[in-house]
Amino acid sequence: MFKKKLALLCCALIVSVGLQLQASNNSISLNKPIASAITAPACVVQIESITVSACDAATNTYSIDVSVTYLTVSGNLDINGTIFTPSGANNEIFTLTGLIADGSTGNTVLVTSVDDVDCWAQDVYDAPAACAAPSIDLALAKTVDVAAAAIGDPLVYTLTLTNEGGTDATGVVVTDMLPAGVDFDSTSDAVNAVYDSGSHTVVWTVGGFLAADSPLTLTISGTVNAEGVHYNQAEITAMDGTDDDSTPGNGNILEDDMGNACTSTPVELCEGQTLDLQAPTGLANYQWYLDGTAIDGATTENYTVDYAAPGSYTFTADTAATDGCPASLCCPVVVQQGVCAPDCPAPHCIPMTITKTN
Ligand SMILES: [Ca+2]
Ligand SMILES: [Ca+2]
Repeated sequence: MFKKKLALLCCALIVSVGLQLQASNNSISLNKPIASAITAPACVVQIESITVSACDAATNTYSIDVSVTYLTVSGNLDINGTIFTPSGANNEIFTLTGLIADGSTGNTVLVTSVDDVDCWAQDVYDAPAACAAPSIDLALAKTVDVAAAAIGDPLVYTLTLTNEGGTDATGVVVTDMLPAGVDFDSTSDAVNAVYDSGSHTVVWTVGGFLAADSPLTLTISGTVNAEGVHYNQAEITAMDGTDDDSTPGNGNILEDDMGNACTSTPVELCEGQTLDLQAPTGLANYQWYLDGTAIDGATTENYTVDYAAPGSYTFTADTAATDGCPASLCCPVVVQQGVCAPDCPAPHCIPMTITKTN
């Protein structure tokens, strides 16, 4: 691909005019009869041609070969900020790479002698059109309206889907994996966000999501049905094309296409009972806490809570195997002492004596 629209050259020490203005088709070049027009120590820089490569689809970039004629140029040549060292051949091709293909026209190439800024030339060319698929960057966030709830309490999850990449997206699907301890009640979009009782998930079929769209939200209402910590994860599980920094449906909690929220429901222990806590394996530097205070010796992924020590239990660890960032339990395990009746079967049938007296 080659297109040359206008070429200019400058030489401060040219003393003989002898200029020729040539025009053909859409090209106009201003050339000097170099050999006869210069007196020593002349310095001439002239762009003979600019050859533009095709767009590289892998990087959406292209390169240009700039054919430069120079005479008695000392030192280096600066071409659009990149420094080249001429070999002394008086005509060479210098290549600029990594240029972004955007279809822009009239892009300037300026060649200047580093040691004699009065020796320069410039020309223009048109860049190839963009060839790589535009990038998409969707992100998902999730919140819950209550951090603590009792069994039977309602709660509302809010999912927020954002198009951060400035590119239209299509075929977008979000899947919300409801926790076992929360019953599904309803969604704010009964048509496109459908509950599947078999998988206990809500599948939100978003479809097209334009770059110009405001963030989309969906609320899911449920009811707490069990003790413990109820983690709710939602992830973008399908989309057309490729996301810049996340992969749909891969379950990676470090990516921006997954949102998390949690709610604590107190766990009641009866006298003599214990509660075994298990943090995810594969992390480093575990530390368990009771009401925010580190528990001596509680530095493995397991910890057992005794009835006699109620309170809020959390842990911290390092995700050294992944991104090396700290991790923690977002919602505490809240342990309470319960007033527990013996675990009795149906009432015993006990015989008695009946005696009538006169
Ligand atoms: Ca993303
Ligand atoms: Ca993902």
